[in-house]
Order: sequence, then structure tokens, then C-alpha cells
Amino acid sequence: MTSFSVTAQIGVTGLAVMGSNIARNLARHGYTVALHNRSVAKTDALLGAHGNEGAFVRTETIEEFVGALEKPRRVLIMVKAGEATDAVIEDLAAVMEPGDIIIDGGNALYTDTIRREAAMTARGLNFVGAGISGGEEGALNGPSIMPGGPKESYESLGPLLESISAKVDGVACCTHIGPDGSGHFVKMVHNGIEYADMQLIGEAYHLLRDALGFDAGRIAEVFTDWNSGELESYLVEITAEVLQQIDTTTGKPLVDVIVDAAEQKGTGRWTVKSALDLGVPVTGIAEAVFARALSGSRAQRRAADGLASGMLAENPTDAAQFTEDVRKALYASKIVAYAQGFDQIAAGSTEYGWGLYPGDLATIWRGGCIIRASFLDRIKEAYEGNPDLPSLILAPYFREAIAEAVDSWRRVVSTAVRLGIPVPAFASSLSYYDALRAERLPAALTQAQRDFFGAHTYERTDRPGKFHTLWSGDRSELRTE
Ligand code: NBP
Repeated sequence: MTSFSVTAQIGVTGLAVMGSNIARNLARHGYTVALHNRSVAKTDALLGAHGNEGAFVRTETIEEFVGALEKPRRVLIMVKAGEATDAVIEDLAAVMEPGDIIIDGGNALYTDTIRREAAMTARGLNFVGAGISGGEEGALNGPSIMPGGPKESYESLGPLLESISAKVDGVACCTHIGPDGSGHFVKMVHNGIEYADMQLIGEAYHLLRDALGFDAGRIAEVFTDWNSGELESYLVEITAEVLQQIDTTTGKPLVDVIVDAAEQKGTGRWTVKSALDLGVPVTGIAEAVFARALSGSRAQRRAADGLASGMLAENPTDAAQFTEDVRKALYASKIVAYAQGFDQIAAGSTEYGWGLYPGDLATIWRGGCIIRASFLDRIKEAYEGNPDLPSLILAPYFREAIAEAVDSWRRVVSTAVRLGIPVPAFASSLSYYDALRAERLPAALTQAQRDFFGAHTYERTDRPGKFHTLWSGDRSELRTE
């Protein structure tokens, strides 16, 4: 530990779980890190426990903190997203100088980042909204980092951020994403995909438990096995670990004593709201957000206990076959969820003029982050093969993978429906796939209905222009455009 008069290369303010670990990660990489937290107790706790891991500069006030930094100053904010971030930015901006860089590494809403960057630019400061994924462990040992903001800021920050990020095949899981709020936008969609991934894993677990009667330990073995194949990923790996955990109080699997009401912090909901605005169907993510909400409606669920189940089918008799079907259904649904997330990123990029490269994201999500998976290598290759893919599903590798899985997928969804086991994400992903490949959708009928009650017009399959039928008149057709 050194006094605050020493010049630090970067400062971290907000020393809860994420900020402390990022500060330690920076120090372990040889950077001198100035530390600041609203309540000084967290700063001292960090120094007490880990002060010997590198060069830290203890500060108490924002003035001391900013004064401890070499110029141009670089400050990483790791506080609770929302009002706390605005308050800290304001305190920093009051004492920082033109050319200094403020990095917000929290989970900010990307529209807040756009607003904050504009405000800081007007004051001569550089503002970088950086999405950081990987949780507590990633922050310490190498997260996936998604920095937005001006390209010039990345030139100064890039080497530092890349050095503390995860590496896969020697490539840093950090790259400049694009202007203003693009880093936080991409991090938001990443979190949305994480919701979908977790929901799909949950549905697979539910099917193995209730359709096959497997206990947690046996399901853990299934997930361990799946983790050695195309589903290999952090989330599948930790699922197996979680399912093996025994509760010391009851001796039961821990998962069986945890209340089945999932909480959420908001990034999944933001992803769906943004997708609605952009007109992108992210059905897998939306189902995941709604499934968490439904699980949390505990009073309603208690009141619904005993509702009619209808005629239920027999449970599958060939457990090995059904388990393999579930594995394939999980893989196919996961492809759909990622395809939808990448569609949203493309739509956001177009809407805001960001010029994002989907292949770059697949590259930096391969390590460090919660959705890291070998699967990301396939996505990277797909975009390398064709950067303008209309949908990830249409890349040769994924087209083939779904063709190989689709029979199993249908068997799993129909079995779940017949057994009364909810599989909203499996089912909606299959419906999305069927809608995408349908030759004629019922949308023609929708258009006719809209024209009937609202004269909204429709297009015809056989000639250009817009048309309206005189529904309440002689039902002749007019060309309106
Ligand atoms: P929290 O999100 O729990 O925030 C706690 C920190 O915010 C403390 O340092 C606290 O200071 C500070 N803070 C608050 Br609350 N209000 C403040 C204010 N008005 N002014 C100044 N400081 C204030 O910490 P976290 O879980 O470490 O997450 C940090 C950021 O990283 C968040 O934006 C989070 O969304 C994001 N993130 C978290 C994860 C994760 O896995 N946890 C992953 C990726 C990103 P105090 O000590 O004085 O109360």
C-alpha cells in the first residue's frame, strides 16, 4: 500500500464485488491502481485482504482520488447502475480535466450511456461505456470486456483493458465495439442471451426430472456428459456442479430446497424492451424473462394449485433416447436464441449507425463471460464465412445442426405438451424456426383484417403497390399507392 501522492495509471471507484476484483486484476497485471469507494470501509477491506497483490493507492475523497492519477486520467466506475452512476460521474467531472477518460464498467442502460457520453463530450471529457461480463470470478481472472465510446479513447485504453481480459487461443476477449452506447447495448443483449440459455437449460432439467423421473445427481451426470460435446459451455458446466451440491442441513440436493422463484436485475427485460422497439423477435429471451416473472408470481401459483391438467400421456419409456432428444432440442433452441440475439445487435447497429461486426462479438464472448461456449467458435466461423448472414440459422454449420436435431426437437416439445410440462423457450424457438421457414404465413389474413377495420391497405403477391378493398361498399379493390 502506498500513499495517494503516488501517480497511478488507473483509478477504480466502487469497490464492491466487481470493482474490487477488477482493481486486483489490474494490480496483478502491474498497473498502479488508485482506489476509491463512497464508504472508505470497502477500500480498507480490500487493502487489508489483498493489498499485497500489487501497487494500490488508497484515497478517501474524490479530489484525492483524481489527484492520484497520471494524466490523461483514467477512471473506471464500478458502482450500482442508474442514479449512483450519474452521481459519481458528476462528482468526477467536477474535478477532472479535458482529455481525461471516464469508463463506466457497470451494467448501464445503453440509452443512459448515449446521454452520458454526449454530456461528457460537451465538457471536454472522454466517456467510455464498457460492458463487463464474467461475474466476480471473471472480473478477477479475466472478464470479457465490451467497450464503446470514441475510437481515440480505445487507443489509449485498449492495451490496458485487453491485458486484463480473458484470452482464448491467444486472442483477448476485448475489442472496441463501436461508438457511444454500443458497448452497453451489446452487453445488454449478451445478458439477454444468457437469460435464454439459462431458461433452456432449466427446461431440459425439468424434462429429465419430471418426464424421466431422474434425481438431481443423475441429471448432473447427464449435464457433465453433455459438457463434453457440442453443448460444452460454462453454463452447462456449472449446472452439473450445482446439481451435485448437497444441502448440509437436510442432506437433500441443494436444488431441491431452493425456492423455485427466479429473480432478475433488469438486463433481460431491457433486452426485450429494446427488441420490441427495434421490431426484432427475440422470442427465446422474452420467454426466459416471462418465465422468471411467472415463477416469481408465488401467490398466483399457489392459488392455481389443483387446476385441471387434461389428459396426460405416459412418460417416455426409452430414457436414453429421450435424453438424447432433449440434448438435441436444447442445442437447436440455443442456436435460435443466439440467432435472435445477433439479429437484435444487427438491428441496433443499423438504428444507431454503429457499424458493429457480429463476428467480433462471437470472438470476445468465447472466454471470460457467462455465455462462453465452444459454440461461439462456430458463430465466429459463420460470420467469417459470410459477414452479411441474413440469420445465423442459415450458416451452413447451423443449418446442418438444426436439420440433424429437428426431429428430436419436435418429439421433445410434443412430449412436454402431452405430459403437461411447461417448455416455453423450447416451444417458442421451434415455432420461430417453423415460422422462419414457412412458405406462407397467416400474416396475409392479418393484413386483410387490418384493411377491413382500419383501411390500412395491403400489398399483393402479383403486382407492386398498396391496395384497399372497399369492405363496407361494393368490395371492389382500389390501388392507393
Ligand atoms: P453493486 O451493484 O452492488 O454496487 C455497490 C457499489 O456501488 C458500492 O461500491 C457502493 O458504495 C456503490 N454506490 C451505491 Br450502491 N450508491 C452510490 C452512490 N450514490 N455514490 C457512490 N457510490 C455508490 O456492486 P457490484 O455487484 O460489484 O456491481 C458493480 C457494477 O457492475 C454494477 O453496475 C453491476 O450491474 C455491474 N456488474 C455486476 C456483475 C456481477 O456479477 N455482480 C457482473 C457484471 C456487471 P458503498 O460501498 O459506499 O455502498
